[in-house]
Amino acid sequence: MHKAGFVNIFGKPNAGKSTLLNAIIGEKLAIISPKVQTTRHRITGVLTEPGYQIVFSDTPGIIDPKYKLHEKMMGAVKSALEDADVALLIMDAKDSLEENLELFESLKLKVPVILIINKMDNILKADMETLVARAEAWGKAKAVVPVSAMQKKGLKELMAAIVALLPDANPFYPEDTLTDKSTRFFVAEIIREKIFQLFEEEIPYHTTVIVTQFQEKQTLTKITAEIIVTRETQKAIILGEKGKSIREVGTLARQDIEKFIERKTFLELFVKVRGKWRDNDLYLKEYGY
Ligand code: GDP
Ligand code: MG
Ligand code: K
Repeated sequence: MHKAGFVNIFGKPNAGKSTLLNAIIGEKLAIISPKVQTTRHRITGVLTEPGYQIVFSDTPGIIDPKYKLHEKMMGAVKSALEDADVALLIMDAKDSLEENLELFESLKLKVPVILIINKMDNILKADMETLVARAEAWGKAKAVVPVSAMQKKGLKELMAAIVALLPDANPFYPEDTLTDKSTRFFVAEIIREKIFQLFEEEIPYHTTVIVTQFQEKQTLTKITAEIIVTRETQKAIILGEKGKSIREVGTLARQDIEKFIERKTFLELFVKVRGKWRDNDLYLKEYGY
């Protein structure tokens, strides 16, 4: 009998949700950065193997809603909660087990749960064994699995635990499907990732990216994107002196985009100021939130 189901990944910011999804799917689907709130959307990755198909969702880190943007982010978490067959609750091995369990309890999950203790590369084996035993004592997880998403360790054990909990069902997607998001979406995410990497403080949190043109030409793909910020001062910082900073964003983004779409790319970036895009429903809709 074939198994198929929806598996959603939850956890505090920086627990390693996106890294885990990428490690499982084997493509750079969800952007990764050491800053929190990098992931704003629900990202789906589809894994098709002989005998089963899993539709994974990565979710934004769990936070208190401060802006409408944050409310939408928590909405994404809730909607993921409601349609999962299995929930993967992931925590950083160095983080407090009690705090994480409290958080996971507050989700009031009705679906089977696997507790993943990530970043096992960061702690001693003996400490991990103690931690796993304490986590098992919680009693609410069908399995407790230590992994290193970064080093791709423990993934076989994790997959076995997930497959054991999947319902019998036919595949939902054709077997070559990787994701339900468009290439444009990923291109925008790659550009946003570079902004997270290159700029300090509040800049990344005031920024969104929208791809306005995506044209497949004979020898290359021509992409135009707008970087949307909330203030002129932010625009000036992103542009940099004589456009130095925006050129750096463009170069780094283009390299990753070329790897992702496997085509030579011409990337053109514009910076626009849109006062309160994070609190404006129309803008949020236009930018895909
Ligand atoms: P998310 O916010 O939960 O999606 O977390 P990310 O996947 O963006 O990862 C946050 C940070 O933790 C990044 O700097 C990752 O490189 C790092 N990270 C993720 N998994 C591991 C791991 O297994 N070991 C170590 N040492 N770092 C990890
Ligand atoms: Mg993430
Ligand atoms: K992150």
